[in-house]
Amino acid sequence: MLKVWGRANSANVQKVMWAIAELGLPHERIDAGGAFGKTDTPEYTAMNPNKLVPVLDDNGFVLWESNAIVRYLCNAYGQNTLGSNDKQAFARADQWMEWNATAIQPEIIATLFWGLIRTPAADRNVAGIEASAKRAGERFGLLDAHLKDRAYVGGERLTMADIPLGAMMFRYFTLPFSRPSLPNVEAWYGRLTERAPYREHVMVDYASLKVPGA
Ligand SMILES: N[C@@H](CCC(=O)N[C@@H](CS)C(=O)NCC(=O)O)C(=O)O
Repeated sequence: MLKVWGRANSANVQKVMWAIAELGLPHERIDAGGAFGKTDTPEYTAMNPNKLVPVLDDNGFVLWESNAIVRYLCNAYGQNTLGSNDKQAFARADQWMEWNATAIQPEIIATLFWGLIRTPAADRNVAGIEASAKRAGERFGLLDAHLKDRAYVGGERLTMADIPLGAMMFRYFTLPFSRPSLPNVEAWYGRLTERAPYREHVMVDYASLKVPGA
């Protein structure tokens, strides 16, 4: 059985849990990180010396880095579902994962989520937050054009390409900042929110992560 260490309200844990649920894999999630601690223990640092969540244990094969875990799960258990035997189709999905990692997630998590939820209002870099929201909106314009003639990022069904990007969208659409009109991205997000695994693992309330004064 797969074991995942990580708190349910972590966006990086959510990618992994959403993928596992879409793949229908038996699993156990163990709360760790944030208020749950555990990541400083010798047992945990032996698994992940970064002391971060998530960590996957697949029958003794231990892996950290959420995107690497998602790729592994799709390759090992989802070749004809989230993953693909076709190397070019897999590379195309990987392209969107990398784009998320470098162009999207730093804006949504490192600047917007941290600025608005993990920083007291008095200490907030308002100009930095506005600039980041603008950049994210502009970059999503590119995704909006891509989604014009497809239901999901990789085509007509959900694939690995949707997972890390999709995991960002709940925060993007629920944090308080201004967004441009993105009809195709909004329609895609709407499709994600109709999926039970997405609702269960990604649409997780993050109010408890708010610091006092945020
Ligand atoms: N690049 C890593 C980043 C992992 C990461 O930053 N995890 C955060 C949660 S999203 C964490 O462990 N924070 C400390 C904690 O929760 O105790 C990944 O994608 O797995």
